[in-house]
Amino acid sequence: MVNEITKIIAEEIKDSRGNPTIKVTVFVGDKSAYFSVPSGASTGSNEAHELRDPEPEQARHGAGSDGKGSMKKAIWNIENIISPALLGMDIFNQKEIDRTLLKLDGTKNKTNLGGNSMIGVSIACAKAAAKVLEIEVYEHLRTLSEIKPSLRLGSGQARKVPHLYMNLINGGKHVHQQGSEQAKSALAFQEYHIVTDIDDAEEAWQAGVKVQNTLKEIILEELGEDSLVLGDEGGFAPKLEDVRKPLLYLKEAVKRNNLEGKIRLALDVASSSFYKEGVYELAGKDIGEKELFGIYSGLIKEFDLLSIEDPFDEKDFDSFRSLKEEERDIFVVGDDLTVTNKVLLEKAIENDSINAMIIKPNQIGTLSETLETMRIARENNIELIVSHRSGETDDDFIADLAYAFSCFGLKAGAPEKPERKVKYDRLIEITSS
Ligand code: 2PG
Ligand code: MG
Repeated sequence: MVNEITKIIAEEIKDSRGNPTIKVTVFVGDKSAYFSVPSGASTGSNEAHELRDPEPEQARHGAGSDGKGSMKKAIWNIENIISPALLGMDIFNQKEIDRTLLKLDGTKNKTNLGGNSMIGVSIACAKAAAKVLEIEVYEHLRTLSEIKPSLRLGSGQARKVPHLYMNLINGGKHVHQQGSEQAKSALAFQEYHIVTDIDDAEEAWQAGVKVQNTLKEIILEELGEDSLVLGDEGGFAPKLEDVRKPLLYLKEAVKRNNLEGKIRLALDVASSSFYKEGVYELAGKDIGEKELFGIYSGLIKEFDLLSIEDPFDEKDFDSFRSLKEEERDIFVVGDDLTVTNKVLLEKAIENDSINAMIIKPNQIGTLSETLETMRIARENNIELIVSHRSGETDDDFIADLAYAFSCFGLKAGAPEKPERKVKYDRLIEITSS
């Protein structure tokens, strides 16, 4: 069996927002696999650096531009720095591959090579290794790390199908990216999720489709056609400031489908995106964390929320802890707070800030570091929710990652938006075979 890396190529493609990103293909003899790198909008300030070429002056001010430059330098780095160093290396030695990437880069935040170049190569290698072995990607991932599975509540057994976190209503930074006046909303909270508690992945996905269809009717009745515009992740972007109303609509949509008991509601507030100089700007008012805390307590009680992601600014580890201490039945989830980074995770553990966290491989830049963060989190009983980015590609790797280690959740956006649906489809494929 050939097990040496024989070729690496990179090309520029467009992500779901139409912005440039990279697709990396790794060859081992006549076998190959690729990874297409996603890109966030509400990025945590400690994420691995996303390397982009500066945008030409004209494009920067042009219609529809959101300041996301091309990938020439990132591709150059892969072809001229990374590839020569990795050619001939053992495709099965993921740790050594990632160590080499880290050494070549030599910076804390991957500013030299770019976290996007590095994660592209790193995951494409893991997928290529699975190809060579003729096994599924999730099976190969299990050989790379031992990560404690998430247990089904009450049964002591590993959870087979992750809870699907489907984002059906979008606010915050995910509705300003399309350059369209219409898609603008003043809703500060970024994501309103339904979360399925259904063992069959296909049935869970279908439940999401039903709720979204009913939600469409409700939004049309309540807010009119203007609010049927979609945000980046395929959820509705209603013209609405009131952060409570979307939960009311979702609750009603769940009820009309008789899915109470099988679906819970959850939020990704992404609060750093409306936090400035000590205050949160919510519905045209500046409020402090105490007031925001009070809003959460009310919503948790009224809607029996399952989890709240990034409830406070990414530097405010203490407020995360207070919420976790006060609201014992919910998951307080770190995303911008922890950015899949083991150092920040350790800080969150020390401060007792979270009991769940988001995992996004491109936040940290290599697969080995991602797996190490996941391992540490589970050793400390922190649940894992593997997540897409708001700018996505047709890649379905995150479904394998979530399934491989029986993670608590897979968060991949609205059920029917194509670049999101491929992730759910992959989970359905894995779990029904
Ligand atoms: C988030 C993600 C995905 P982005 O905040 O969790 O929904 O958004 O990719 O823009 O960071
Ligand atoms: Mg988030």
